[in-house]
Amino acid sequence: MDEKIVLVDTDITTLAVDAIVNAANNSLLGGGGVDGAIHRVAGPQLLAECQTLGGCPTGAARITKGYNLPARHVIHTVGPVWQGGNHGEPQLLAGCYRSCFALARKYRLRTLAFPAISTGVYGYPKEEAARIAVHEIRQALAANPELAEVLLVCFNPATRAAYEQALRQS
Ligand code: AR6
Repeated sequence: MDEKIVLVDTDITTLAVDAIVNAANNSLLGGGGVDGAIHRVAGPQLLAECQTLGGCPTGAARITKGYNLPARHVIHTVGPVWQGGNHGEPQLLAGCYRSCFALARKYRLRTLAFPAISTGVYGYPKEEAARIAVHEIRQALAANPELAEVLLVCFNPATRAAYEQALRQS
């Protein structure tokens, strides 16, 4: 299944996939990092749709249209803030990926692109986050044959190194 996992060094807002994933916060009303970049490119209609959603719990996900993005949809998920690792962070981060893949199945999405959820402002150690991401992605690819490709966006070299290491482990 790993042949369906592709590492890409790019800005996620440039990707013409069925859905890009946004590392959002509980309000779903925008922020910095990848969230800010996605809202800037998608335009104000994205915020307007997000305002109808009533926020999102940590570990869950919500889907919207992509508006001015080349991606058809945005899946907004809320990763955990790293608090040392004993506050349910691994389960919550795994929940993000599972929630995104549940929406992908429901909407019959074939191509998805993920940022490294929680590893920016939220401080999750990159290696541990990459291990969880790769584990959940492998499970989803095995469970859903309609998934054609999962792109992992490496916005910096440390993120790429963490994914490469996680993919070397079976
Ligand atoms: N394309 C792809 N990846 C990006 C981009 C981009 N344009 N910009 C940043 N990244 P972060 P978090 C990477 O901080 O840690 C927001 O304010 C970045 O290098 O965006 O989940 C939200 O509103 C890192 O690898 O998200 C929340 O309040 C990864 O995306 C909070 O930040 C995630 O970094 C969420 O924090």
